[in-house]
Amino acid sequence: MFAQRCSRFFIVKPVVPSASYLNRASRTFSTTGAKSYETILTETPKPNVGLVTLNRPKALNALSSTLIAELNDALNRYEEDKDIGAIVITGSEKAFAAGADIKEMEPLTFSSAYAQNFIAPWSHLANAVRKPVIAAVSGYALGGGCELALMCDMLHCTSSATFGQPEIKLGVIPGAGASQRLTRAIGKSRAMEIVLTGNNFSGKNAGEWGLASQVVDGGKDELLEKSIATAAKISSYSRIAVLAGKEVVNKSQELPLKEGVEYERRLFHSLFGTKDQKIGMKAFSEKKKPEWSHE
Ligand code: DAK
Repeated sequence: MFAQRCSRFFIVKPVVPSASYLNRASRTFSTTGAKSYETILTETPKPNVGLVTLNRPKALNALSSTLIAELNDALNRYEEDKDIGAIVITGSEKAFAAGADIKEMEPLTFSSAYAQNFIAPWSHLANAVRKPVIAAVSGYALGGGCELALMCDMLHCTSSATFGQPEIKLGVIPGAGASQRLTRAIGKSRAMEIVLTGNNFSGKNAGEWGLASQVVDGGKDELLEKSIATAAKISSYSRIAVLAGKEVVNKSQELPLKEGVEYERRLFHSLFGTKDQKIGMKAFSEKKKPEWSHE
């Protein structure tokens, strides 16, 4: 349904800015000069929005090493693409991602995991991507899937989505940040219960607990439309101001309040050195729409 709508209304563009057309309805990535991936799909549903769809349907989008490497590659390409202002990551109707790939992890020994620095590239999304990233979660977001959503800047979901950290049932604990990010987002008691019981929670809960900023009662199509619209709105502003906004909100997770407020003020001051501050304030005074230079 959504795919059909996409092919009619959306501008579909591959990650590589200069390459031409991708037919989203066919769910393939076969454009001349564009990058083709094994485990993800990439497209541009609106002119300034990058969309990554996790695409291992037979494994409920389990996050294999290949998938993480491809996701990081796509994110890097969107980072470098001047046209792209915000990114959405989604999965299928049934699963955003059912966790790290258990079948890939099961035979690992300490020495093999340590020697190859197994799943080290997971932190790329949280540490290296400066453009805003929205997780659009439908279905299962379990273990590393939940953690991937938590690494994004905003979380949108369907009310029926299923979140959880079931690692305790596998004899391990969360390894990609849930003990820290989930706890900061929903509080110690709830996070402790989720991590220690392995109980799941719903998208509706995620909204009520402040983990998700948008919760949609419909299915993945409705969710994705909202997430893409949010990403497009963010992309319509000055890229410099958006980067700075993301940076200061993230600082609130690391700095004490006094230092965080000081950091915000310094960055606010620095924006008076941009062309876009002049453009934005002049446009307001002249009652015009600002034409951002992104400088
Ligand atoms: N890995 C590999 N395959 C998976 C998978 C997973 N996480 N989840 C599902 N699959 C596969 C199933 O094996 C099955 O494959 P076939 O048997 O058909 O070959 C197929 O997907 C469909 O799954 P089901 O038949 O189980 O489907 P159901 O609808 O019956 O059940 C389910 C859906 C989501 C409830 C169930 O599949 C399930 O419980 N899946 C496992 C969920 C889970 O335990 N996730 C946590 C994994 S541990 C780190 C970074 C990350 C991590 C750790 C460290 N560092 C950076 C250090 C993360 C760890 C984890 O995520």
